[in-house]
Amino acid sequence: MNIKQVKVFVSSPGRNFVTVKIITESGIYGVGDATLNGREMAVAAMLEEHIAPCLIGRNAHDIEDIWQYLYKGVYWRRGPVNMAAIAAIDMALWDIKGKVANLPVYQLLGGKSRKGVNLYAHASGEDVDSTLEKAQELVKKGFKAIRLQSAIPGLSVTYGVLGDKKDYFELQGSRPLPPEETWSTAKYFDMVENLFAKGRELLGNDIHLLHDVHSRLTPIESARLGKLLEPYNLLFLEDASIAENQNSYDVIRQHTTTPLAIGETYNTLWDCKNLIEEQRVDYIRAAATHAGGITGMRRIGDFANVHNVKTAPHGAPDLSPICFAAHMHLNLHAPNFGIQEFVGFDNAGLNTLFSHDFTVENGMAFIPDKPGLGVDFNEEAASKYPYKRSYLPVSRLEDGTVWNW
Ligand code: CS2
Ligand code: MG
Repeated sequence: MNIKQVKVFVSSPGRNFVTVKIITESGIYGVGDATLNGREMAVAAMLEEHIAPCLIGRNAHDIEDIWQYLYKGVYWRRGPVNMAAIAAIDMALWDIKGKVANLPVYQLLGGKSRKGVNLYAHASGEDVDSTLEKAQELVKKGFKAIRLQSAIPGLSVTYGVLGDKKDYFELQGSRPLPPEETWSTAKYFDMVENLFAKGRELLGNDIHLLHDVHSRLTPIESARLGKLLEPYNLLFLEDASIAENQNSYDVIRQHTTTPLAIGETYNTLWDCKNLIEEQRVDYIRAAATHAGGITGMRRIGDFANVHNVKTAPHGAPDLSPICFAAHMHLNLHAPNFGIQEFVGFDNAGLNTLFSHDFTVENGMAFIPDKPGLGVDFNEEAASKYPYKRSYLPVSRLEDGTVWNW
């Protein structure tokens, strides 16, 4: 089962995706997602120039050895570019192993721990009322857990709230340079309590509510927010503060029982080892694409399980259906799976590139029992959507200081 070719694609059906295809001498191939939002070409170069030549002729079955070879063997460990590249290789190799075994990847991990995967959907709006209208529509569709985000009155653009802009590139304007947003903690606090007070009243107690702060608060401000939102019983508060200093989460913990979630930018277990070990968070939100693939996620998930931390993988639109499939297999298996973020795949262009058959019913996702990951990538369709440079926004305080997000 030797590797014959490693192909790398950067395509843009509405937003950029980096996709890897590993082809073996037998003709069996696997696919992986290496998308790193705003830094796509760096990962593509890492794969094409530095990684692909080392893989030709290796046995595709040696997933762990290849992972260690690419992680330990190169001297430069970790880092988002490196780990996204390793992740895509790892996913593609699990896909191949599943196809050879004629089993879905979750079977190779140890089988199912549950019948389906609980999802949380996004309700985002230009104001509190339109956010809550969207939340009610999601409830009608059967979702049991909803993330509420609203634009902040008095601030120009709020990240994650697309408004009337339907396309990611529309939001960025005609100039392919990072858009800029403004942040004010004071204005945010005025909006957020109102959002959850009204949201809980309108949606009742049977719907789980979640919220993403995008790391805009300091630890003590996060502590205040956690306390403020306690009456509304959130499933979790995500990315309340940056945790480069992992001890800083103690400040939040000391003050509030609101459950905390973090991890969508993490690359390895080392980024969250103390957060998990000290039980400073309740959910770890790493993604297969950014944390070393299925192999990397399994390590984080198992370590989290020992410390009563659940998994809640990242599921933003910049993660391709290949990453979502990887999460489905991990989530079906992991004893400590919590919830999966889900924004849907209703972009027609994207669905011509990636064929998948995820189904969603009553707020739960299911996959059919296909060998491997169960997702395919159409090279020809991808060639119709060439790469377009784009950036994530930059956040500034009202006085112009560059801020966290
Ligand atoms: C967000 C993402 O889904 C989330 O929770 O934080 O939209 C995130 O900002 C993007 O994936 C960044 O690439
Ligand atoms: Mg987030």
